[in-house]
Amino acid sequence: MLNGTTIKEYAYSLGFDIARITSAEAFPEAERVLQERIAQGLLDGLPWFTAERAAVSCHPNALLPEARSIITLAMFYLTQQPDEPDDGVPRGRISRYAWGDDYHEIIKPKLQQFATWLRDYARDEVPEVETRLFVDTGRMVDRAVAQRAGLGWYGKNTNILTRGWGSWVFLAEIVTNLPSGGNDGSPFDTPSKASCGACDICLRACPTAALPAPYVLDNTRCISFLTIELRGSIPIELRPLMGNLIFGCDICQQVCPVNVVTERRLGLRSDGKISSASSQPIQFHPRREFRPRPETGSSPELIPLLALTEEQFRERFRGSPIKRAKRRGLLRNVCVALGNIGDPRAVPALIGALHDVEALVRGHAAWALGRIGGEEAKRALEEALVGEEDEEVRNEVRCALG
Ligand code: B12
Ligand code: SF4
Ligand code: SF4
Repeated sequence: MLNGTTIKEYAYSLGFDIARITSAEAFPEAERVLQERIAQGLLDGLPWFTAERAAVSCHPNALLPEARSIITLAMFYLTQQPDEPDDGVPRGRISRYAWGDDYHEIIKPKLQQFATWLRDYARDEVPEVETRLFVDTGRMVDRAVAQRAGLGWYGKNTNILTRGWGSWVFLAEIVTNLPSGGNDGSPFDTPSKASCGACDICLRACPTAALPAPYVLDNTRCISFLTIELRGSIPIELRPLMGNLIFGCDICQQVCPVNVVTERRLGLRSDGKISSASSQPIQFHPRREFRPRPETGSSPELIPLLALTEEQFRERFRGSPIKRAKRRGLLRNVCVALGNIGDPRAVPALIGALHDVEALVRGHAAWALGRIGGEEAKRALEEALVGEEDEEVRNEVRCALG
């Protein structure tokens, strides 16, 4: 049995904020829930989220045949939100995890370094140390592992809540053949007893009713899915509910009392001001990597984004999670946000977007012009109908004119 404390100390030295260790046994309850959600269509829209994949992801031995333990890790990404400039121009909102650098690119090298260290550390006990590394994209149920290891507990919004950082953490794991245990003496760490109790604030706060019941998320209605993962058109009935969110959504986390208390304790508040709570905030050093990038920040101006070329998009979002939406996805989201804000100053830029190379952008620009209304928008829509050949866009234009 290797010393869990030493392994955790190494995790902290690498910059992880929470480390726990659990066994590599299967996750039968998670598997049951995943299969049920897939069958109910609640994960529709994610073509890779298949029943087969769910089965594998709940069996660490299917990922590493000799697996004996899982080191589960969390890294917080809380930073101070910059004050929004008081210039009155239409702005979008980006979810907190995407303000800074792409966490996959930050965490993956640390996991690799961890694996190298483990091989060296355990050489005498296990000559052939094997590891599989996971952060988000891998076939591993990140949250189920974190829950069993007591790294945190499930919130009703389905996010893992932690002591110290609320749900503002990224999760990662190392599946290994090491027989490593929890703290000295105990075989493995145990689940937390914390729970949401009677609270249901997040369920009521979700603007699209994507949380139909506690611990149940309907992917097809979640703004995070609609703005990041969805490749096609955003369902027309959901667009007005998306406000100015252009990449991800934090609403069910922002309203969570566990997060509110966390931010107060750290001297942060969701509006970016230092808390005036009577208790003295503790010393808090946000990670540089997750601070808002100067070129985009947390609430970028929307109109200039519509003018981005493919090349400018790639340049501006290199190393940022936002690149995942691709130019066409981001501009689609910008159109929806501008339509919801309803500021007529966006009309010329949206008319420009009516002639974008991407049909997806043209269609959503039409929707936005229809929402803003006015003579100029109407004329541009009528003109667009003459030259437009894409049937889906033509429908959007007709709808907007109607
Ligand atoms: C697919 C996916 C999405 C999808 C679907 C999200 C979802 N809730 O399923 C979409 C695109 C919508 C999404 C959005 C977001 N995601 Co995401 N996503 C994933 C991914 C790849 C798989 C998640 C999954 O398996 N979903 C399937 C469902 C069924 O699983 P589940 O909700 O965990 O199911 C459990 C609970 O329901 C629970 N449960 C069920 N019934 C009951 C009853 C009781 C009483 C209890 C206690 C528990 C319980 O048990 C189930 C099985 O373990 C993971 C990474 C990974 N590889 O795991 C990241 C991950 C979950 N995402 C993450 C993040 C940060 C986000 C966003 C915050 C991003 C953003 N700001 O927009 C949002 C949050 C939305 C939300 N409210 O969950 C983090 C979450 C970190 C955390 N603290 O929990 C993860 C872990 C990535 C990472 N490695 O850091 N995501
Ligand atoms: S991320 Fe937003 S849309 Fe998704 S469940 Fe939470 S509040 Fe609802
Ligand atoms: S808002 Fe309430 S119910 Fe939702 S996750 Fe937080 S504590 Fe749980």
